[in-house]
Amino acid sequence: MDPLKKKFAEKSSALKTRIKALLKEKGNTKVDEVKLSQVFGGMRGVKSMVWETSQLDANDGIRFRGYSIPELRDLLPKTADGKEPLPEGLFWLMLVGEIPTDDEVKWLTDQWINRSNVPEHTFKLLDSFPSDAHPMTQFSAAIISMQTESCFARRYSEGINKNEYWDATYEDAMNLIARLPRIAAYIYRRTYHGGKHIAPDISLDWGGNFAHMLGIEGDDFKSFMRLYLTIHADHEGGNASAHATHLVGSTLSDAYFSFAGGMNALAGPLHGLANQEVIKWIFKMLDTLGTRRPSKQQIIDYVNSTLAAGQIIPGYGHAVLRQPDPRFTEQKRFAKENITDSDVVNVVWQCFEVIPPILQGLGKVKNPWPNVDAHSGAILVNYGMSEYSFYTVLFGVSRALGVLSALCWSRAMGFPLERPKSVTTDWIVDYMEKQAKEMTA
Ligand code: HAX
Repeated sequence: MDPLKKKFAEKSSALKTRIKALLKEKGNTKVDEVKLSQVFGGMRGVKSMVWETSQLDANDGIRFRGYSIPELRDLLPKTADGKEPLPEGLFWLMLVGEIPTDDEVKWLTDQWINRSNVPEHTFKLLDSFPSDAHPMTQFSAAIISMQTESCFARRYSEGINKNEYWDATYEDAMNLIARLPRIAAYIYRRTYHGGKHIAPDISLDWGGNFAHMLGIEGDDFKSFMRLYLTIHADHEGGNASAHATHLVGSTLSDAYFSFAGGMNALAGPLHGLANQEVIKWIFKMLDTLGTRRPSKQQIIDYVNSTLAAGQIIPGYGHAVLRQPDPRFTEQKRFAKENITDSDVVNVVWQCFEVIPPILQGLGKVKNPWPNVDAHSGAILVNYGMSEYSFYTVLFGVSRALGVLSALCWSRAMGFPLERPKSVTTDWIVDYMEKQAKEMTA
């Protein structure tokens, strides 16, 4: 058994025993109550699933196994000359709850290189798409096409013991993560660079090699990719891409089906597609205003015109956060340290000053602050990647780390098929009438 799998087996077996005892002793304890506004309101805040890899606090933001993003930047292994954490290290941390050593991360990098072979039929499928097919359409289809390789599906059909579900899921997760940079880079190069593909450089780490295959050279871009792939990886379990992956996985669909489900959720403009919408909105604003360096007042007027047209301001607001997203702040830190005088980055910073008070003034937006998607596009544009329709694929490659490590945990814990109860509006009205009668009786 490989060292990571062995660690996972030990840790997950211990947690399974702990959960069993907890449920036996305190299974009837209430941890939440559901209000009618939550039933109609997208289940905001309802505590109804377990997710070990990360936890989100409305004010502090995301913590991966208890560590904030700045802490991870200090603690996770880096390349010899790099300042940003290696995403391999975060995967290790999320999977087994320990900060890995440099050697452990090197082992994981090598594993993913060894497992990165993409089946030929996936490339053929991608080549059959029109070049203007949205990159997320291509990405989702490519993931599903690789389901033919699923270890879980094969072993299930052969008759796998329930206690080994996690083992087959681990194999699928590792193989899938290893292949994603190759697939994403293939989509990018065929869609925007005439199909001139770039062979992997197996001397590089997972994120560095991805940057190389995208065709954007330079150490700064590689550094940014490592940071990007780290900070987008997980955002607890309730967000749409994580929850969709979890839901599909709960039916014992394998990791390929589950992750494709998550990516289809990520492709929505209220979720991961917001990163493309932000830069599209900024480009449109600059075109409309006829300048690359708008004044604050010009931005304020443009924001108000967007809202007056009944549209949302992409990159602002959040279902859980009530402060600027630490992932936004981290990208701002990176841009300040590495980028000098980029018009688009400057516009993002001006937006950060002017948009929150406007959204606050609407009186209904619960979080007027920028989220992760408000910043990433401007940095990518700075490095020459202005094809914004591709941005959500980058997010998806990173998100695999969180949702697939969490899927391993779900299978190891033996979590059951997810199946909440739905009701009709008539049922709710009847229920409330009965409650009112009982109160007055
Ligand atoms: N611009 C304009 N209006 C906004 C807004 C924004 N950025 N954010 C929220 N609102 C509006 C909502 O549309 C809603 O209006 P109605 O009552 O008229 O329907 C009202 O304010 C209350 O919404 P909320 O409770 O504050 O926010 P939700 O929890 O319902 O939604 C969203 C959270 C992120 C979907 C929302 O803030 C939004 O649409 N933001 C813009 C899109 C975006 O950036 N999405 C990415 C989020 C982060 C992420 O998942 N990244 O992948």
